[in-house]
Amino acid sequence: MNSNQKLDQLLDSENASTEFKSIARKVADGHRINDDECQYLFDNAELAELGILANYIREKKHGDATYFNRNFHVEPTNICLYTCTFCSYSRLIKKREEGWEYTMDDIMDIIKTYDGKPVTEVHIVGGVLPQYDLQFYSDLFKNIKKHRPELHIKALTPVEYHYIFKKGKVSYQEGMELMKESGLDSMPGGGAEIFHPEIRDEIAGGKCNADQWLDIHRIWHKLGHRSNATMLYGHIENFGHRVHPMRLLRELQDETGGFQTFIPLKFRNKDNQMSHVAESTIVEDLRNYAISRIYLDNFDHIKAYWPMIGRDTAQLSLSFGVDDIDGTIDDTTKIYTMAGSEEQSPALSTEQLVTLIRRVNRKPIERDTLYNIVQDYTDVKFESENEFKGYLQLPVVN
Ligand code: V47
Ligand code: SF4
Repeated sequence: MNSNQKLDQLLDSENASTEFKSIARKVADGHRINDDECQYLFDNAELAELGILANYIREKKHGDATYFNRNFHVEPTNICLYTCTFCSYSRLIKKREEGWEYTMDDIMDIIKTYDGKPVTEVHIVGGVLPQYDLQFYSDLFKNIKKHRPELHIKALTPVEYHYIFKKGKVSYQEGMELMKESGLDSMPGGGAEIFHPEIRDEIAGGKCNADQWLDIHRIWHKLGHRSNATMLYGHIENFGHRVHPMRLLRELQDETGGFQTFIPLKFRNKDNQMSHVAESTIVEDLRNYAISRIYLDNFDHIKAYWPMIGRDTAQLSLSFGVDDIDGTIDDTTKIYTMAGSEEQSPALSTEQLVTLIRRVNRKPIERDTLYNIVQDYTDVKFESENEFKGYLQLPVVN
């Protein structure tokens, strides 16, 4: 049975609630759901129903295509002026000796270790410190472009930009123009956390607020460029606090069309100030992906960031609205390993990523950061494929 037939069956079913069926009917008719309906889904909808609806949208937009890219991360420092309570990664300035602070040369040495490797993107993000200022990042982007012009620079979030622009006494507009001239290609989705001040002030007090985060993305989009958006969920927020940022993101996307992908980030509780807060269950993670897919009708892509969620859940998420599982990360990100993610050494080769996508009956497609197709792996077979153990293997059902 295909995804249309499954949705038709659900719409005819006596078991689904009237409210759910009316939401599903709206989606089937190509209409967007409103905030109350989104809240209803969070409060009441069952995983299986959400899966059918989200998968219908996913397959309508992308069929079986599942995207990944070849990238690596550079984290200039893990020392930070801010003290977000969910952050396992940052070391306060007081504990500077426990952290790292890379110089320009250190960072360029890391970049050069990827010379000759077929990566298309470097993702740069880290703590906020005074020496990493406007001049530093402008020089860094220029140096990277001088060394490897075709490498896409996806770097920094409004948390860093707000700080360095204020310190450098430039407006957001001037700052983002300068970043572009220096070589910035796109912005990752971090720093969004939860926008509502009831939660944001509690977990991420002091750093840029929701309006500032959205303004910086708006300006970047209006300059003609793309970015991503994240939401850190599964801690002290309630479902209403999840609907709220998704509404603001959907509105900004209506205005600019500049977002490429939405990335729900599951809160991980190891070694941070919120270690007492239990983590969300896998069922809740899958519900959250599905509801994001259903609500954010104007976002092309929903991404499961596998180093954080784990390979199995990333595979499962492909049936719950997700069409992208990020990249081949060569043990270069510490944000999640330090927070207790499934993946203690997050590296997957292209062969491994292709295999785990194929084993849940989807089509692996390597993309660049802007979703141009680099290679369709549908018919590419690797000799090593049978050696990969421990991934989910779904039966092929017609
Ligand atoms: O903003 C920090 C999150 C984000 C924890 O745009 C945590 O392609 C869970 O934004 N538990 C940074 N989450 C990572 C990020 C990202 C990742 C992958 C792809 C893209 C993209 C963006 O990580 C932070 C914060 O929300 N984070 N600590 C934690 N304990
Ligand atoms: Fe600093 Fe980012 Fe960690 Fe907050 S989440 S403490 S801004 S590194």
